[in-house]
Amino acid sequence: MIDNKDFLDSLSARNIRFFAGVPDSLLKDFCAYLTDHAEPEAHVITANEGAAVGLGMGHHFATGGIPLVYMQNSGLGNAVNPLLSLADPEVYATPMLLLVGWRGEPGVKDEPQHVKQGSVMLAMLDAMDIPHAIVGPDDDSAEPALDKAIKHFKNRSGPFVIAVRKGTFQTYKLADSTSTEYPMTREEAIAELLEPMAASDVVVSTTGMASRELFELRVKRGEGHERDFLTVGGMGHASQIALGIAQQVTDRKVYCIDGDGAALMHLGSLPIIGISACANFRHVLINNGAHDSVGGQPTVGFDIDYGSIARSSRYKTILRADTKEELIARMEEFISTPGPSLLEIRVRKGARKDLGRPTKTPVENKTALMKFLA
Ligand SMILES: Cc1ncc(C[n+]2csc(CCOP(=O)(O)OP(=O)(O)O)c2C)c(N)n1
Repeated sequence: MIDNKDFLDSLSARNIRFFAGVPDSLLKDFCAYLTDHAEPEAHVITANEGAAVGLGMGHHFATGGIPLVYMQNSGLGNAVNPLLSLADPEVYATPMLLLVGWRGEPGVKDEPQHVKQGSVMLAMLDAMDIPHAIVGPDDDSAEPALDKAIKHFKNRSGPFVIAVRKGTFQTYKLADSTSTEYPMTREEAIAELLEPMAASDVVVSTTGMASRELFELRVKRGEGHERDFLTVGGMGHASQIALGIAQQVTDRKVYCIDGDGAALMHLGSLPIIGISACANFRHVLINNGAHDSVGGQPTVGFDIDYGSIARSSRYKTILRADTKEELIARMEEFISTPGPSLLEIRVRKGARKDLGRPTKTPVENKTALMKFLA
């Protein structure tokens, strides 16, 4: 396994000293090491992966240094456009090392949303004309990959990808940099939210543990899963899926259970929701100030005011709950006042150790929901 410090030192020795990206479960140890050890001005956790490409480009223009941009392979989708239409050798020819977590690598068991992305990843890079090397748990794989990247930058200025296999980096636990003063967990908040909902209401939940918790809470409550849409991929798009449903199914309330990191990833969706004036739309933002599902690296969730953003985006009702008592007290207004409405719930990081994964496939989930909506 690769030692995080050694890898960071190897990057630094090659003049790669600026880091930007969105955390990933396969890169979580290295991301956590960066969060704790890189100078704060040399490491930015960006809103999405395309933004990290842009930030890295700006850094290169100002310093001549080569940025490291990290992401899960699902984030490649967010990065394709700036990679091809900006950083590419035929456009602004910007050298950039991309560290990409290879979820869904063929032959490695993974969730359906990762299997597809993992199977096409190398072909996708080839189609984008981005050269790549693969790094795995074998200690000796990192240096040759970095050498190959540097050699590439000398010949052709543009992006180079290092694809990172599962289990590559040594375990590193993040020193807890996010405040955990809020008493509720995300799962406790979701459990409370489900209590007063009507049987006809629809729930669209965000990527990561929130959806896994929702799935298990339905089992615990003896309810079916047909009213829930678990947005297993496409982080940041749950709110638009919910809006798309809410605009057509006006006799039911549609709740989006969002995360602070996911909302931030495509924050432009909030004004679109506000302007839609969709009265049956309810946006629940569970804010733990972190990318909790992939290692707990901080977001800016506790540094900004989502309520103000929603207000200026023309949401009709803005509420916030920091405790279970406040949540119970806010629910009536949240449910009964016409939307679009935002309820921000502040929670602490963490999930149950024995949290499982949905036992229904994505297609089964979609089919049951469509039947429920019809
Ligand atoms: C485009 C994309 N980038 C990154 C990921 C990896 N990922 C999955 S869940 C998650 C964190 C989500 O954070 P947040 O929305 O705050 O919810 P939390 O996990 O804290 O409950 C990330 C980064 C992904 N699935 N898709």
